[in-house]
Amino acid sequence: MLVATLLVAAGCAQSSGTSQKTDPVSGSAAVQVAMVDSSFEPETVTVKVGQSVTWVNEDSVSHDATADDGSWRTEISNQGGSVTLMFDTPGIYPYICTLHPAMKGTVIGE
Ligand SMILES: [Cu+2]
Repeated sequence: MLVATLLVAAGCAQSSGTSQKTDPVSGSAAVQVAMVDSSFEPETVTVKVGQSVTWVNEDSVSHDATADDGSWRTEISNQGGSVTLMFDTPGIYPYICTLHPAMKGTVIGE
């Protein structure tokens, strides 16, 4: 089961102040996924355990990212905003935007 830590990024991918334990890959930049033209770009990303994904909304409408199995979800990201989730369990996580269910992506944690 995935335990995702929800972080709301304010234009900064650094994880200072939110880590609860020493993290072997802290300092690794978050993997960025653009929300653009009602799609996730790139559609599939791979992160190491402890690494984060930051979704950057470059679209004109709001989006989120929600795991197909409901195990995690981001807050809704408005135009120009971003949302970040840290992945601490290996696995393959297909996800959608709940506002636009045709938007699909996959996070691979390894
Ligand atoms: Cu959407």
